[in-house]
Amino acid sequence: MMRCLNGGFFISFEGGEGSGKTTQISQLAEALKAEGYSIVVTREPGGTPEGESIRSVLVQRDGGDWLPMAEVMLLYAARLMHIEKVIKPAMEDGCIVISDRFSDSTLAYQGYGHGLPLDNIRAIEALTIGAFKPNLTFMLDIDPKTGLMRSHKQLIVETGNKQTEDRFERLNKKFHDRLRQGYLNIAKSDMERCRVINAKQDIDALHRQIKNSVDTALKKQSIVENFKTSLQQEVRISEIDGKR
Ligand code: ATM
Repeated sequence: MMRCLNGGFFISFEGGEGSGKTTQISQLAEALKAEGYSIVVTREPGGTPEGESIRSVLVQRDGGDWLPMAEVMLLYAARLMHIEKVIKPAMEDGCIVISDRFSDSTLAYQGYGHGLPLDNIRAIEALTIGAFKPNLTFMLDIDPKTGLMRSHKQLIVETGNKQTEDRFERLNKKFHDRLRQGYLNIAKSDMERCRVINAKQDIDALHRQIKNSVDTALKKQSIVENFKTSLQQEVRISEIDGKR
């Protein structure tokens, strides 16, 4: 049975190095697909051809050395394209969209991490994407030491020893402490949307916790949708009665 959600549903995953976002996103996507939902998995920076070229400028750092505020503007240019070309159309089709990172990453990395004033980032956000937010955000929380060790091990497996040393040495523990605290502050200020999850649990336990939370949110959404539909029906019936 195909399930279609009226207005769609948008979930984002956030977290620092080694928090296990990618594994959790693919497990959640598979579980929801098995239940008949249409799923779109995407990521930031990226998600569109335009956004992917901005990703290679910023993440692979092969496009020059951008000032932090210029970086924020590029991130929001990519995000606007992502919302208009991918996220909103998929939601209009009734899909569940799952994004590996979204706006909270900019506040956490460029704001809390690199020290740009949070209000300046919020002003750029308001100008470009307005109040658009995910319905639900998972913040996979892990102490930076464990997270960095995990991602170091993963990089050794993926690329062999040599290349990993550079990247690992670049990672600065204080930066990651600020990043973690930033995510926790964002979550505290928007508890309706954000769920902080202990990412040190084993993969399956983490998946179960995330899936339960998504099930609860989807149930709430469909109760609201059904309520809206029945209200609309009642209004239509009373309009018809009024005309008689
Ligand atoms: P992933 O490795 O999770 O795909 O993230 C790519 C990088 O982009 C990540 N950096 N590291 N290390 C976080 C960074 N990033 C930002 O700095 N700001 C943003 O707004 C986004 C979406 C990502």
